[in-house]
Amino acid sequence: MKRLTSLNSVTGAAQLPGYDPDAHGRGIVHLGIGAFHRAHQAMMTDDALAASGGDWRITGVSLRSLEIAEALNAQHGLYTLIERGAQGTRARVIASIRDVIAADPAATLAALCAPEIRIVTLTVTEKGYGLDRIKGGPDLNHPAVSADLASPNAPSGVLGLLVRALAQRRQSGQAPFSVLSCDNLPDNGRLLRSGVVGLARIWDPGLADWIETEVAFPSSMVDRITPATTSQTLSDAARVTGCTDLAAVETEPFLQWVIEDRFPTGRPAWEAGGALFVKDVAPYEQMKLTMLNGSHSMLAYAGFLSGRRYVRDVMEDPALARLVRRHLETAATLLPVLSGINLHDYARSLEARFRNPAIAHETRQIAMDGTQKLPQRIFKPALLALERNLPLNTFAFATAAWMRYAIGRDDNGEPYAISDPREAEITTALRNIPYEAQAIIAALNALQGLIPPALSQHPRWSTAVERALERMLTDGMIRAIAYEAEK
Ligand code: CS2
Repeated sequence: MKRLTSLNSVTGAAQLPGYDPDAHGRGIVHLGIGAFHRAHQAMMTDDALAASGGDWRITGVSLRSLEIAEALNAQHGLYTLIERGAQGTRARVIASIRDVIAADPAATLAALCAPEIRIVTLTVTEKGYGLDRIKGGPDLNHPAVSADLASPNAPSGVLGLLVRALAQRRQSGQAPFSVLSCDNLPDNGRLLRSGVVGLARIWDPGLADWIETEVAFPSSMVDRITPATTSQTLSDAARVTGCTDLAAVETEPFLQWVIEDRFPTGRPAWEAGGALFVKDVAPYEQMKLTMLNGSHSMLAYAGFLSGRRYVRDVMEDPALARLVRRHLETAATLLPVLSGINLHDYARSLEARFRNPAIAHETRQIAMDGTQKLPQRIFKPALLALERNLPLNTFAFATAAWMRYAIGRDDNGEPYAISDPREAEITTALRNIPYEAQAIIAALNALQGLIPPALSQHPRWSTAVERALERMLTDGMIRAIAYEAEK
């Protein structure tokens, strides 16, 4: 079968872009060209190009992996996006990506400095930025930040590249680009700005002042459940395009992108793809992080440790499904009112999305990077629940499940990788301590900057976490889930 190298080679049922890609120049550099970007922002940009044109094609940057860059470049950026819903499957070929830079910091810097680039978008995951999540600013201990501090003229980390590119643009009298974070971090624009300005301040205070006044860092909330590509994705893509496509992605039909409308250097008409432009993203972000991502993390740890491979399997288990519903209901009581959104309906739609029988989303994938995810998904809302004297139930249960997961062995004694940037620290903290709830909780509570002391030291919280973890350790995860669901 021939490779997907041009739109003319497509012979299957996949829908083709409604524009001629070669007629459009680029305007965006995207850092982190993984499956999520290809299922979300790149598709919205494709819709924007079809609806309103403009020079907004994307140069993608793969910060580490060569594989996806090679696959996309061999296909001139083209790939198949497969949407799998309970009612059926749809597929389209996306043409908004022009080319991809593979793990090449010098080439990335050059792209970031190109005058036609007006927006830099990012999906580098929570751990990829190198931000101090408690105080704001750069995390000087993050490997990429410390490497960039050691060689400021040849940065390779996200913050270093952005600062260096902005410095060069300023020096050559070019307008800066706007910087749009699309990761699941609270207040992602403001947080990223604090990291970029903070690093610039170390290198050149004049530059830091310039960034503060000249560069826009709009916040955004992104949502689309996108599992990792599998061989099934690739064979389905081959069927609908008649071509070999090594960069295909699959995703759910649902899509949401809420963006703070602050783009002094212009932007694509992303509303054509359904994006919602608002003044304040925070309530949307809070809703999604607390309800979708919070229950995702809870069900990922409990599901993984009770042998449920996929999210849809979790939802088939009545006890787990009940816990998910309870978590969503409790979370909803903590959120501000958002006009036009009924949180009860939102909760029901999340359950339906989690149940999607056509999506194989692994609990293991969501369980990764817990130390980066739980603060905004679980600990922050739990603190709010404590302050308001509301039930803590599933928040404490989710935390106990993460702690159980941090041990790195399931109830059958099978080891697994906990896949967390703080894995080494966690393993050291848990080494040579008694296998009992109190000791494990004390060791994990002591991880710097993770669980807020106002939470970990509150008696209502610590009792609830301890009881839940104790049950997981003595009775096993399946019985602990059944007990919790009966409560
Ligand atoms: C998930 C998210 O892996 C995870 O941590 O909770 O990737 C989730 O699927 C997306 O945020 C959905 O928009």
